[in-house]
Amino acid sequence: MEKLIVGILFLSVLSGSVAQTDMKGKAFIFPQESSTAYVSLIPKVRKSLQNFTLCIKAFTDLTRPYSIFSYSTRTKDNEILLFVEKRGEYMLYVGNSGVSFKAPTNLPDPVRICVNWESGSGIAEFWLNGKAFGRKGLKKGYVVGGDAKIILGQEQDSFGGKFDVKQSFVGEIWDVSLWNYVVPIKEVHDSCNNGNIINWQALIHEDRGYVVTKPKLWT
Ligand SMILES: *[C@@H]1O[C@H](CO)[C@@H](O)[C@H](O)[C@H]1NC(C)=O
Ligand SMILES: [Ca+2]
Repeated sequence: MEKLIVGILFLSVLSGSVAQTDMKGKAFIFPQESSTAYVSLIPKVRKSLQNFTLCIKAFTDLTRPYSIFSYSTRTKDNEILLFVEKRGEYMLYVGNSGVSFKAPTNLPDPVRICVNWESGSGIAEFWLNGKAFGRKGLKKGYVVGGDAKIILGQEQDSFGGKFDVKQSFVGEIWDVSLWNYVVPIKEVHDSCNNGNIINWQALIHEDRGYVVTKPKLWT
């Protein structure tokens, strides 16, 4: 595994585009609607996932549908997808199947979203701003593929591509973390920046198009 990380970092030196950054205290800004701006997150390990926990903070004033976190594999574009269908209605996809969670939000407040899912029961749990909004079941017994393209800012309809400008994200995203196990969400709370698959404090990422990194405005 270390070889892989070293390999990635070596490639980054060559290409100058992939970087490992301590993003603590910083946010990605997606300042304009586009189908070209995105951040590709490179996982620390490429392992299939029987369980996961995803935490992410975001600010937007969009009222149309948009993608928050898009994790695709070669066979499933919505392998893991966190998507807002409309204001207050969040969709979580695992292996191309989706469940919805109704969680009221006051636009344009920033949100802190945490979800976890376990294969054994298929149960997904959804939290918004430190409050639970229920559990639903999907893809019991499924295993999420590990060879993934993970994209912020756009929604993938193919492996690493086929973006739809009308599902793009406009706003700010920070404190993104992914763990390959179920973290009790009460424990994650404010420290959602140290996942073992995606770690905000040692983030390996490639920014494309109009994406700006700035100190975060909210905690
Ligand atoms: C996934 O979680 C279940 C308990 O919910 C556990 O028994 C299993 O070992 C976990 N799988 C992995 C690969 O960690
Ligand atoms: Ca898709």
